[in-house]
Amino acid sequence: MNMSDQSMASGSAQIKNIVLVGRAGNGKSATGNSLIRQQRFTSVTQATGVTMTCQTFRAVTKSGPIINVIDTPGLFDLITTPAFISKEIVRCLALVEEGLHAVVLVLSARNRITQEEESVVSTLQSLFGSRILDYLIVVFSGGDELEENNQTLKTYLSTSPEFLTRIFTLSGNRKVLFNNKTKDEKKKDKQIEELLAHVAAIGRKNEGRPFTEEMHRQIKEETKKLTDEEKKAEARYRKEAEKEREKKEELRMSFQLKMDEMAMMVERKVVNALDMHEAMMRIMENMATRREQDPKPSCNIM
Ligand SMILES: Nc1nc2c(ncn2[C@@H]2O[C@H](COP(=O)(O)OP(=O)(O)OP(=O)(O)O)[C@@H](O)[C@H]2O)c(=O)[nH]1
Ligand SMILES: [Mg+2]
Repeated sequence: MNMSDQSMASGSAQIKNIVLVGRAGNGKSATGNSLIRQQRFTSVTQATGVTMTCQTFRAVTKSGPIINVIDTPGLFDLITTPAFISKEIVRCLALVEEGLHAVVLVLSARNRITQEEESVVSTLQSLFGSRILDYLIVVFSGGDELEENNQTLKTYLSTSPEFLTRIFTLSGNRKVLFNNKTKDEKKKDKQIEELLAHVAAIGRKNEGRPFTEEMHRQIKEETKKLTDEEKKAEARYRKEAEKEREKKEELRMSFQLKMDEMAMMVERKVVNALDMHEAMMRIMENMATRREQDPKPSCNIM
């Protein structure tokens, strides 16, 4: 093993970027805290979205890899606009250097799975492309409540909606139940290890390549360009402090412009996904009304 191999094995290759996504209030921040074993992400009961900006915390896991957990604002929260969410998504992706090793969709086992969860998945797919499913892990928070009712994830999911079954099939059936309230250290270890085993399986399946797609690549390129240019400007204008400041300001403005353009593109996609979701809900409502008005004739066998 040469030096670079060694540093690959013990260094950056061991950092796993794990992003938490899902509807507001499903327990993303609480799951983030369980993963890093510290109460760093704000997780509370509140009618509207709690997490408003992306946040990231790192932790060393007992089994070895360093996890870089990225918490995001809830999709489809009532008070956030697609424009706001889009800006945050773009900012979030700029935070992760070498791409995502896992995308964790957080659902809550304390509630029923609704149609809205489906639109979260379709929004993710329209934003990042279907390849995101290769990196998806579904976490169900609220394991404690299932335990209280003597239920397991299997019994809870025995009546899961068709779209969820489809997602499980497409994403390699990677799912974990999380009890974010437990004080039992063994339970805490076990759920983290289960999730890390899925992260490792994703790594093997995708030959160690983290998830980056076109938009992500562009954001990374622009961020790198900005840092490189800033460094060059610093060297060039060391003596001319004022010029340096102006140049930096110019660079920042053009970077911001590019990021805004990208946020607008993301916003268009989010709005499209929302429109599609609403249209689907209308069709379903119409079908239900029609069924009520015109029930199927009963079968009379003479
Ligand atoms: N009983 C129980 N409650 C949980 C669990 N996980 C999360 N919660 C509760 O669910 C509520 C919402 O949790 P958050 O972690 O803030 O949810 P979030 O997805 O980050 O919410 P936003 O930031 O608004 O999108 C809080 O009151 C948590 O205490 C769990 O495993 N068991
Ligand atoms: Mg949160």
